[in-house]
Amino acid sequence: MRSVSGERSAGGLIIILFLICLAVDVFAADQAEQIIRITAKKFEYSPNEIRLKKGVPAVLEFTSLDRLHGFICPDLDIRTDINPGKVSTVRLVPQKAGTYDFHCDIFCGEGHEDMAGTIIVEE
Ligand SMILES: [Cu+2]
Repeated sequence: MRSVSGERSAGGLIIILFLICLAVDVFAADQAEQIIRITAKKFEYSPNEIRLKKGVPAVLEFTSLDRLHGFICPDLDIRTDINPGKVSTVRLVPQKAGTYDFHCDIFCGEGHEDMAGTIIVEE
């Protein structure tokens, strides 16, 4: 009798541990960094619409396919140079949901003024 109930509670314990692990996994995945890779070239960013989750750390990794470009998002207070042959990293934790415009701030030619995009921070 005793051993049967012992096995049962052991089985119950394993199920509980399994559920805890599952919950921790889901939580960890939710809080993991958002890594977004963006390429820059005359005269566009790809992607030019970046979606981030509010409160979740984000890493933006920029590479240039042709020449020196810039990236600035004034309302999120982030900027970087984007040099060809190098990954430029910007880290942020978006605190407020909204739509934020970014653009190139290093003159790169005829279409420079149109080199822009948006970051959308979602709840
Ligand atoms: Cu430019």
